[in-house]
Amino acid sequence: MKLPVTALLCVLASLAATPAFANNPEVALSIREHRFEPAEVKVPAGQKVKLVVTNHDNTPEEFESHEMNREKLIPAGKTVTIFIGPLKPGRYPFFGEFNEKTARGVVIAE
Ligand SMILES: [Cu+2]
Repeated sequence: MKLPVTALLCVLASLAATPAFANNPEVALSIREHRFEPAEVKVPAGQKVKLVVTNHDNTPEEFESHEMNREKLIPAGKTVTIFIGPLKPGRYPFFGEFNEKTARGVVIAE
């Protein structure tokens, strides 16, 4: 079956329009009782990564990392997306600003 040129162009255009971040690695992170789970997150270096953070507590938390230059409020019971990277290989600490003593973690890019 020969596709008309216009149809072919439409297909190509829609492929080209597919958001580039559609196939970024995704990592799920939870906050429970003012702690991050898992506290250690391994991600591929050199790629943008989608962190999906769910706050299971009934109080808000703020995801913060100076090394990754990220700061985002996570309301109680909500899920937010935070894009990080591309990161060079290394360790990138993060913490919960509202519970700094317990809400601590690290992203390891390798
Ligand atoms: Cu802050």
